[in-house]
Amino acid sequence: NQTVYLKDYTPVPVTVSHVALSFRLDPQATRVSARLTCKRKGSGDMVLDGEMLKLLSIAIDGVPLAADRYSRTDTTLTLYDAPDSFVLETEVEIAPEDNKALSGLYMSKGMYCTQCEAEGFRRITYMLDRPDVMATYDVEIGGDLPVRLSNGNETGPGTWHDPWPKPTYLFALVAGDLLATSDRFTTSEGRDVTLNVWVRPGDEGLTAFAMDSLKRSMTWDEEVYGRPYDLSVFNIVAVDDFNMGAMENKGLNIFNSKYVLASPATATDADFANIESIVAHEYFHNWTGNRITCRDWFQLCLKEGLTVFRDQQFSQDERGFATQRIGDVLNLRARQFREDAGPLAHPVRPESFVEINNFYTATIYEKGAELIGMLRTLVGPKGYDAGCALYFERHDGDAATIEDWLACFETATGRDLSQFKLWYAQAGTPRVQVSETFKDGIYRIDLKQIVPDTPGQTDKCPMHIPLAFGLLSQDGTETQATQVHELTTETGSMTFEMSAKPVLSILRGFSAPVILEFEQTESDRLTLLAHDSDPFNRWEAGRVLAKDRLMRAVTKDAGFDDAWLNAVAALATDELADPAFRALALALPSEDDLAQSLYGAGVVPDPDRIYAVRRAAQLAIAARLRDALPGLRDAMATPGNYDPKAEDAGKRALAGRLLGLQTMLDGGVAARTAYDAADNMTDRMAAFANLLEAGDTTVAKQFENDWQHDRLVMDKWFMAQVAHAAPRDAVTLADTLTRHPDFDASNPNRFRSLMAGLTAGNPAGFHNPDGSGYKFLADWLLYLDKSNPQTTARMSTAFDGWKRYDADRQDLMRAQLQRISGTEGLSRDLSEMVTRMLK
Ligand code: DPP
Ligand code: ZN
Repeated sequence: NQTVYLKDYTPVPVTVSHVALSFRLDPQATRVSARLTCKRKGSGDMVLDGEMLKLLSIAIDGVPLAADRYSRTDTTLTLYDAPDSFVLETEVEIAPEDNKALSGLYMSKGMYCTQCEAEGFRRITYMLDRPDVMATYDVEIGGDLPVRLSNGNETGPGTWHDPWPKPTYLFALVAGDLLATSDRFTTSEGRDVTLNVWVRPGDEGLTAFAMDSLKRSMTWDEEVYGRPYDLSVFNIVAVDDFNMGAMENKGLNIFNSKYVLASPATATDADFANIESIVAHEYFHNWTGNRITCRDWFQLCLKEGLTVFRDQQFSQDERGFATQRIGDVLNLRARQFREDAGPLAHPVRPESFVEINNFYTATIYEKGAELIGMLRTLVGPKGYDAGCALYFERHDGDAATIEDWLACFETATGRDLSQFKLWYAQAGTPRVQVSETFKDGIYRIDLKQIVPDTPGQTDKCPMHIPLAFGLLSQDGTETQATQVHELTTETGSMTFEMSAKPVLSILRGFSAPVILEFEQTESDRLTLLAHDSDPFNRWEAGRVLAKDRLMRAVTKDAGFDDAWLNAVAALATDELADPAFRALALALPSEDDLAQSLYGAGVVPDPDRIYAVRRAAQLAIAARLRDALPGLRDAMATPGNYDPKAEDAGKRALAGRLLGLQTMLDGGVAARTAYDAADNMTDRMAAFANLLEAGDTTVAKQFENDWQHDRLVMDKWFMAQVAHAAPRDAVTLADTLTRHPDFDASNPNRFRSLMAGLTAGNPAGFHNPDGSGYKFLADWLLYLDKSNPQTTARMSTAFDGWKRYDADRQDLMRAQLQRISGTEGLSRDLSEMVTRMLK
């Protein structure tokens, strides 16, 4: 297992400018003929990638190649003395039906489909399988399957031409018995585009929301980034067996069906929001990823961080800034901060990897997006637009680097971004310590940044941190609107002449991905919670208050005070506040968040105690609101037909939280009524979860009988049961469910639902002190690694927090990691992950 280094990047000596592919599809013996138009650019042999290919013939310029002109290994084909320009023809045979890794050409429920990012194309034919080789494509798909799709424009039945040069990872092919929902879109340039969402027969009623999301994304990218679409057709295909969320193949996006198919009866509000943002994300890649791609995989954040930032902007515009931003930060903290604090921490632009598939991480995606947001804050909205415009103009058609990207902003705005660039190189979440004094009419803020050590990185340089802040008077009036202080040195300070000590609202909008350490007074926090004009910080103040309570309850057995309970109750009942915001404010920090914070504060987290304290806090809030709960929940009713719009989703979210509180008090009576009355999946899942929490023994069977026929709904069934089981029962239940006839580990959605239901959904269950959760997960990782290394390696990250826990649990987890690492024949993916986690 070789390590690849960024510093070793070298361009290819011979490149490919056009690829002509011809497929004769067969489950066991697909024939792929390739004609590569090649041109020499430097000296050296041409080394093509190829894996699990049976080579049937090879020729240059029509002449079969003599055996001494090339050689092969398991993963390469080397051409000796290739001429200056030539056409390489190969024919290979592959077996899509046997491809259970779901990388390359494979089959899902009788349909042929592909996944080539990052390095799947080499399982289809011999080629330079790297992103800096960009070629135009002609594809011919033979046979009589009714639908045969590839990239670009269709030139005849099953024949496709893609005029836009693209790297191999954006190649796609789909063939099978599929139905389309179709629509049209006219671009700002007057191009008439056919839009299709392709699904298996039976699912055609579930595509409307994805199609609507696509049209809104196309309009938004024209209006906000000036980016029109560039082909006459845009195809989306829903596939049941898919390792990732979705894939931005040029003109032929392939989606995990979970992120396409939706109806009010089967999808929750969260599902609708995910569909909207993922459809947008993949569509936005057409410019940030496809027209301008990455020079090498170390630059992955160039397309992913930027495209996540763009889809977050889109969702803010579609659904409201505050709730979207709070949700994105919650997700960043839950996944990326955790990653950054453990053995898997890596820079947004890594410097080495063994298996690139292991780097499709929260750091590259979500922290990568925060970097774009900080850049926008530093250069301002106008500077950001100018930098982006220059990037599209200068690099269209290029395989670019982070340096190329930043240079556009330096040129467009005149700013020096050399220190900012450290964000791409230094891993770990910086901590920013804040202290304040007020004396003799001078208010002073002192700042100190600490960039922690991470694996392979110590003694880091200070970062360029934009801190957005504002000041309020003690009565909550804003006395200074938001400004940005740029902290560029280890310590910094600000002073203000004032007649009274103000209330500081710092890190507004979460202007940098840092951990704030600020012993702000209780009364200042309550002022922010009640009055801050920055909705993010208003929410954050409530969250800090809650976290303090929960941490003190864990460490000092402290009870929950009236001041806090009254503040929470006031927010819950504040009819002037947005229901979505109230729902977010009522949500307590998660068990994992508390474990991470306790660990950060030098306390060994006890998962059982955290679980118990969180429940006690919920009970205390419920008791405080007891009489108000039924009325509050009634007020959140959304009469009429279900509408996934943000306003209604916010009401349902609050109603769901309130039902959770009611269940703490009534043992499931209200939840049972809600379950029976539910006319949409959001309300149904909220009621289902609460009934499971309350120990209801009949609802799981009832749900199963009602939804057995629907695989996406059944994923929820598997997950919810494990997530909401009593911690001591969770592993046993998960194990029992793996023997359910509908449990199929080869389907990544089903596997993840059950496993993550335990590891993420039920931390106290996963961390059962007898170690059964660890053994259960390790057994399944070893099982699935044989067929699907990518999904296995992803799931193995559940172990990445192992060093937080007590000695006994650490021993138990280390033993499982060592058992995995000592197993023969491990995939490169899983082996890299366990090696990093054990280090
Ligand atoms: N490039 C994909 C995406 O993030 C992941 N395979 O959209
Ligand atoms: Zn992406």
